[in-house]
Formats: sequence, structure tokens, C-alpha cells
Amino acid sequence: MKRRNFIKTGAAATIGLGVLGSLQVHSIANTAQPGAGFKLPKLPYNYDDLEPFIDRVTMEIHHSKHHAGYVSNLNTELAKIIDKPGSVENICANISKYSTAMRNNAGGHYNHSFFWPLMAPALATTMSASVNKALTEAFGSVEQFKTAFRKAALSVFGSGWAWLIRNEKGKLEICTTANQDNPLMDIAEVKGQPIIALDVWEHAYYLKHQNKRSDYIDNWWQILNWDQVKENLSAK
Ligand code: MN3
Repeated sequence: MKRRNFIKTGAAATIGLGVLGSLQVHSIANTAQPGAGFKLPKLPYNYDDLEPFIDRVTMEIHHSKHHAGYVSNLNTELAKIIDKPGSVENICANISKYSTAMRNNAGGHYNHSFFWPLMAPALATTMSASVNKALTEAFGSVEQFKTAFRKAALSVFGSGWAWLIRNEKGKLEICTTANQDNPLMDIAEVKGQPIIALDVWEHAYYLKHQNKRSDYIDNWWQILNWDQVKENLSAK
């Protein structure tokens, strides 16, 4: 193989190799394509596959406009700095060093990349015994977990996210973040490894549910991808 071809192939093979759970990390530092930047990940389903719980138009705008916007703005911010920080997780872990625009857009890219695979067509997956056991041990029962998660998601004032994380002590914990912050960020009040994430920005539900965030949350359990939860739980 000619050297030039080898470099090209090597770069292509490296993109997407950084994996956290099922999150594909498109790391600038790891690509041999200067300026290639982060890319909008494809959804693992069609825009209308989550109907009737999340409508097609909401999914299309959310992915192709909102998430795409975070990716584009993140690449603009990265172009301004000389030392390329690598993966989006690495940017988040050191977010206090960067601009507010980096914080909003690196968070936006990570959070949505993590969120999309956590959904699947209704009843496509069921909760495994191991997930049931982990949630029951941490929260008393699966129902108590859902109640606590719902309460947390409803408590977010304005825009933000609700999370189930494995915290720094290794325990499962529910927390929330404002705007596009996340628990990977060094500035986060509660830090840990995300396992479940729920976007409670109005752009995630307003067309269908208007102001009724509680309806959106209650519907969301129907399309939660329990296989992905299991994978995230077992990720080290
Ligand atoms: Mn969103």
C-alpha cells in the first residue's frame, strides 16, 4: 500500500474508535485530517420511529438543526485554539479552561450524542434483570427510581438535563444540569459517568406536549432503550 493511501485509510479507521458506551467520539486530535472537526452522528432509527411518543418533526428539527448547530459552533470554537483538546469528553472534563461558547456547544454535542442511542421504538427493548437489580439496589425499586428521576427532570428550571450517573464514589445517583452542562464537566456540581440522560429543553417536546413537560417525561419511558442503559451501566 502506498504511504499516502495508508494514511488516509488509517485516519478513516480511527474516526469513531473512541467509544464511551455507544457514543462515537470524533476526535480532532485522533484524525489525520486537519480541520475535519466533529461530525453530527447519524441516528440509530428514523425520525418517525419514536412516534407517537416523540413526533417526527420534533426529532428532525432536534437532530438536523439543534444538534447540527452545536457541532458547527463547536468546530468554530475549536478552530480558534491551537492546542487541540481531543475527544469531546476530554473537552468537557477540562471545560473550565475554555469559553462559554465551548462549554455550551461541547456540552450540546456530547449530551445529544449520548441521548440519541438511549431511545428506541416503543417496546423494542425490555429492562434486563441486571438493570432491574442495579436500580432496585440504588433506589429501592424501579418505580421509585422512575419517580425520583421524573421529579428531578421536572425540577429543572428553564433548559437542562436530568441524569442517572455513576458518581465518583461508584454509586448510582440522579442529578440535573442547566443548559448544556453535563456531569463530565469539571465545573459540575455532581460529577460522574452518565448512564441515562433526558433532554428537558422545550425544543425536545414543545411541538407535541407544549408546556406539559410531565407528559413528555411519562411518555419517554416507553421509548427508553433499556439495552443501551445496560451497556452504559456495564461500561467502565
Ligand atoms: Mn436538545
